[in-house]
Amino acid sequence: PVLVIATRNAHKTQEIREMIGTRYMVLDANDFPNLPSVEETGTTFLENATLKAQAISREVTGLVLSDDSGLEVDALRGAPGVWSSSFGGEDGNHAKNNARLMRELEGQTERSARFRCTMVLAENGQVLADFSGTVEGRILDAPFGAGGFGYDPLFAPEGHDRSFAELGPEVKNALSHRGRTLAQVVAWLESEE
Ligand code: ITT
Repeated sequence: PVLVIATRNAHKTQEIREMIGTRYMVLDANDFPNLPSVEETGTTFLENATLKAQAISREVTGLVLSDDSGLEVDALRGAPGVWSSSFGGEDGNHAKNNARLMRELEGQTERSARFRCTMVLAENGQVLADFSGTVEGRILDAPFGAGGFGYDPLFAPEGHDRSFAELGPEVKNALSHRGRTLAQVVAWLESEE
């Protein structure tokens, strides 16, 4: 079967593809020329994940899965949170996002943070279920590593001294907010078979 990820972020799709194995053919919004771009007007991960899953599943046949995710930094009282993708500017540039995060944490010794992910599964515009996962960790003093995407060079998951970008996809997927959320999605899909 085909699973359409309601995202234009190819990194998310790539990670989901790595984790879901060969059971599903994984496509995303970049594979469909005429899909609407979904305005993320919600103030929670669940609201935005629901908006994305419903909008895309009205347009394509079959199962649609959205991913709304972000980084919460305790010293910034939870920012950037649902606004993670545009923290450094409206263009969503990851280098600018990371530069702003480094700037805001300059001299700050409290470095605890977590990634959150919420996924919504939908079909024909109807929500079937939602799933969430987190990974605790801390913000490093400088970027390390070239893997992953987004804030990965700056985030070390609990139990590791290296960043997600250094640890590589296998370690990241086994621990990450997205990996933990997708494991629940897979279990749900299996229970429906
Ligand atoms: P779509 O809305 O099209 O899915 P997006 O990138 O705009 O793509 P979000 O609105 O969910 O997605 O924003 C998520 C942002 O949170 C993302 O752009 C990164 O800055 C950050 N993020 C989420 N997961 C991440 C991860 O695994 N590693 C690093 N940064 C991550």
